[in-house]
Amino acid sequence: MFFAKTTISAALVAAVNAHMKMATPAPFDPEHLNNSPLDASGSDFPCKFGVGYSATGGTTNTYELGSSQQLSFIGSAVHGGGSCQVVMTYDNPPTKDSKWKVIHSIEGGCPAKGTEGNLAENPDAKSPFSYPFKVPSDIPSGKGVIGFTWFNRIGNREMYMNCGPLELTGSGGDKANFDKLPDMVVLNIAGKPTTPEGVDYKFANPGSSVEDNTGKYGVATCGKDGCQNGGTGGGSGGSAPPSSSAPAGGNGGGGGARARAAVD
Ligand SMILES: [Cu+2]
Repeated sequence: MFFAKTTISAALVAAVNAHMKMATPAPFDPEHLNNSPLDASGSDFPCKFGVGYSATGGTTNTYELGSSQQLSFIGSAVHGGGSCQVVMTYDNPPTKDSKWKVIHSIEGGCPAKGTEGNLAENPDAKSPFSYPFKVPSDIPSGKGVIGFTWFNRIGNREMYMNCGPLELTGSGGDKANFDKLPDMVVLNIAGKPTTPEGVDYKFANPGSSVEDNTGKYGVATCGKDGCQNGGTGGGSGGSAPPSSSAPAGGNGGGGGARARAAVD
């Protein structure tokens, strides 16, 4: 069974230099934003901040509370899709300790729908897929940072996160409504549980704004003790690999390192 999984990876994860990065919302310092995932160690969490990249530059995303916006991407290595979240914090710049909340979850089909592996390699390509999301109407206005996260379905177990400057305008709501939003999910880095390959990740608490594209590949969920395949979906043929659950009670922290060398 492990053999089958490896075969899928080798066949579908050929493109290595055209990972996806956020086009809209506009990221910080786009000239210096590279397209790689977060470092498995967690050293550049959040937002890939670190040497040569920080919460500076870029076009401020000025969004009216309650408005509709689009999450879109540049790149072609969509890794068979996966699951994404649109997240925000009122901290600018954010730190490792910032409170990030989820304003929209996309379960499966992000950043590409109906794509088994990668698109034709082109790191500068505008992705044909985009994802509408709504800015909550009942949270405070003001400055902050918006970002997207992505747990890819195929390939190395990774977490992607890009961020950009945010200003929310309009009649502000209550901070308590922000606090009630789900916490941003962090997996695949810094000793967190490792998502199984080949299935779509289902968020334990996606919030009230969800695009659910799961069903074709089966799903996995993660808790404090690791990740497990399971739930609805699957059944559409040979796409979904067998279970690659983390050992009970463990978080498979070494798993990310195992795969990293090959693609990144
Ligand atoms: Cu990639």
